[in-house]
Amino acid sequence: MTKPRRPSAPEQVTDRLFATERRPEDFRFDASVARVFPDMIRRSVPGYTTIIPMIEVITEQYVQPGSHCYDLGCSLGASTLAMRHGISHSDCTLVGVDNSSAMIERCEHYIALDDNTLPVTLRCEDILDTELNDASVTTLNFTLQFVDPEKRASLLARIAKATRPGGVLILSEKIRFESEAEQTIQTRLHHEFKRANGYSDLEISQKRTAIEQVLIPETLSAHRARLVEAGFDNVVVWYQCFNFVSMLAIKANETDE
Ligand code: GEK
Repeated sequence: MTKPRRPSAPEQVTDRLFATERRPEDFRFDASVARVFPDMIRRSVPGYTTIIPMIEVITEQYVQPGSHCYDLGCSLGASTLAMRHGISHSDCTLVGVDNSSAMIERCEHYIALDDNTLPVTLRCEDILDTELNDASVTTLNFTLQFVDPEKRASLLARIAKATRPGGVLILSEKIRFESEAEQTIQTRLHHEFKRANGYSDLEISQKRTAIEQVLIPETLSAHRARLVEAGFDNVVVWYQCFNFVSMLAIKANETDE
């Protein structure tokens, strides 16, 4: 039997949010961002269009029968739908969580358009309050970077505790580098990527000022150490493009050495 496929990508409204002079107010995931989000994230995050289909592949590999799967910070559900298509067991549950009501409202629409029948529960709540248990695959696809740094360790510890042996956390993040020289090179390449995708210098610099208030990147070694401290046994970087990485944090099987 062939697997049901996702409908073609959501209609893309061009992101011009920072095209004119704006006050450098904090960036918020409100209705204006939700409206342009698919275009914004595709043109702003190097590798995003590769990472999404790979989340399906990774989910397929690690999902366990009768388990719960979580997409924390699901936005419009791109990562949720990738997980949904990777889950082959009808007795699994899939939960998408986002604390932006504008995102969740649109996400409901995209989930309804998708032709896979696995039920998806969407919750509009803070992921710090989400109850987690009996998980096989949890995804934080560019979400942890927006969580208060002091609250990140306890969230990851809760995820690790809720994860079955053999289960995983897919963690994608913008990172910073220990070396100033590398930080400069990778930042420049990221900005070139945005310029190549049609963003002007004004848009790039205004977005940078706005996002720096809310997106706090950490180094790869800080991520690795905290994931191990949280209770994961193995951390693998499976993707990197410039200053954007995706990691797989794995809980060992009880039978593993
Ligand atoms: C994708 N995963 O397309 N609780 C709940 N949601 C939160 C919280 C929080 N504490 N903090 C931020 N968010 C998606 C992309 S976007 C990434 C994720 C980006 C939500 C926020 O509302 C937003 O929708 C999402 O996390 C981050 O694969 O914009 O760079």
